[in-house]
Amino acid sequence: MKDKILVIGSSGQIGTELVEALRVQFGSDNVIASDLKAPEIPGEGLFEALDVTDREGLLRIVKKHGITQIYLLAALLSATAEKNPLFAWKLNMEGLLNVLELAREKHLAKVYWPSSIAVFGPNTPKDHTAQYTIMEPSTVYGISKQSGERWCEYYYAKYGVDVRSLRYPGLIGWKSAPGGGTTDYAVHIFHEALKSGSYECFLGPETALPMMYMPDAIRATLEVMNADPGRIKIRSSYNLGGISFSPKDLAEEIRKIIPAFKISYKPDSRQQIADTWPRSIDDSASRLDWGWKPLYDLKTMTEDMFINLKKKQ
Ligand code: NAD
Ligand code: AKB
Repeated sequence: MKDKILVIGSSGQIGTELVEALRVQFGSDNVIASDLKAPEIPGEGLFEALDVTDREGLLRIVKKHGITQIYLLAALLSATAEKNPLFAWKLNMEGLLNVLELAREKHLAKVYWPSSIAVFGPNTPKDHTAQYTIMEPSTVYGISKQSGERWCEYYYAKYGVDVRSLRYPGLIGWKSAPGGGTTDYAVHIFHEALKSGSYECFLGPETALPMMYMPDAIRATLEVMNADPGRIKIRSSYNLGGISFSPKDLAEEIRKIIPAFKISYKPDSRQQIADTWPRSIDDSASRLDWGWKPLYDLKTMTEDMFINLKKKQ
C-alpha cells in the first residue's frame, strides 16, 4: 500500500522541518500537513485545518486522504503547560488517545509520537540518565509524557499498533520559533546575539540540560520510523542523546563568533522546571537497537545556526 502521511501540529517548531523532510522522502502529494493554524510560509503540499481533540474531524481527514501513518506533534510544552495544567492534560492526552484509537480501528501502518526528557523528575539521577530509571515527573507536561509513554506501550502490546517514540531533548533550530518550552533560551539566544549582541537568560548560568540540533532530531525521527519493526524493542519511548550544555557554555561558544556578545541571567519559573530534568542522557538503547548516532556538537551546531540565521536576515 502507498504511504500517506498525516502530520498533526505541522506548523510548530518540529513540524515545520519534519514536513519538509517527509515530503522529500515520500513526495509532496503524500504528506498532508495539519494544524489549528496554517503554516507561516505555505509549503508545497496539502494543508488541512484540524483540531486533534476533534475525533470526527480527524477521522474525516484520515478517510479523505487514505492516511496510513500519523505523526502527532500537537501538544502544549513544559512552560506553557504549567500556566494551564488542565488544558495541557486534555490536549496532550486526548490528542494521543484519539490518534492511538484511530490507528487501532483503521489498522494504520505506523504512528509517531514524541516524548521528552520531561518524563524524568527531581529524583532521577541527573548524569547519563538511563533508559530505565526513576521517573517521577513534577510538571504537568512531564506527567502527560510519562502517561503517554505507557499508553503507547499498551496499544502496541494489546492491539499491535506500530507506535514509535523518542524522548527528545531541547531542540534548537533556525527555521522556526520554539513553542513555549524550558529549553527555548537556547534558540532565542542566537537571534538576540545577532540582533542586539546581548541576551538576558531565564535560566541560571550553570543549568546544563540535554539538547540537540534540529537536523539531528529530524534524522533520528526518520531513522526510527524507517527501522525494521523487529529492531524497535522499546515501545514506550527511546532516550535520545545529542549535546549537553549550560547557558554559560553556549555563551562562550557564541563569543567565539561574536566576541562582544554579553549574557546576563534572570532565572524565572522555568528554572524550577529545568532543575528537575537530567543534565545528560544515556541513549545506548537507541544506538544498539536502531543505530542512532548524533552528528552535531556544540561547536558545529553554533557555527551552523549563525551561518543560516545570517542568510535569513
Ligand atoms: P510547537 O508548540 O512548536 O508546535 C505544536 C503545534 O501544535 C503548533 O503549531 C500548534 O498550533 C499545534 N497545535 C496545538 N494545539 C493543537 C490542536 N488541538 N490540534 C492541532 N494542532 C494543534 O511544539 P514543537 O516544539 O514542534 O513540539 C512538537 C512535539 O514534540 C510536542 O509533542 C512536544 O512535546 C515534543 N517535544 C518537543 C521538544 C522541543 O524542544 N521542541 C522537545 C521534546 C519534545
Ligand atoms: C520543553 O522545554 O518543554 C521542551 C522539551 C524538552 O520537552 N523543549
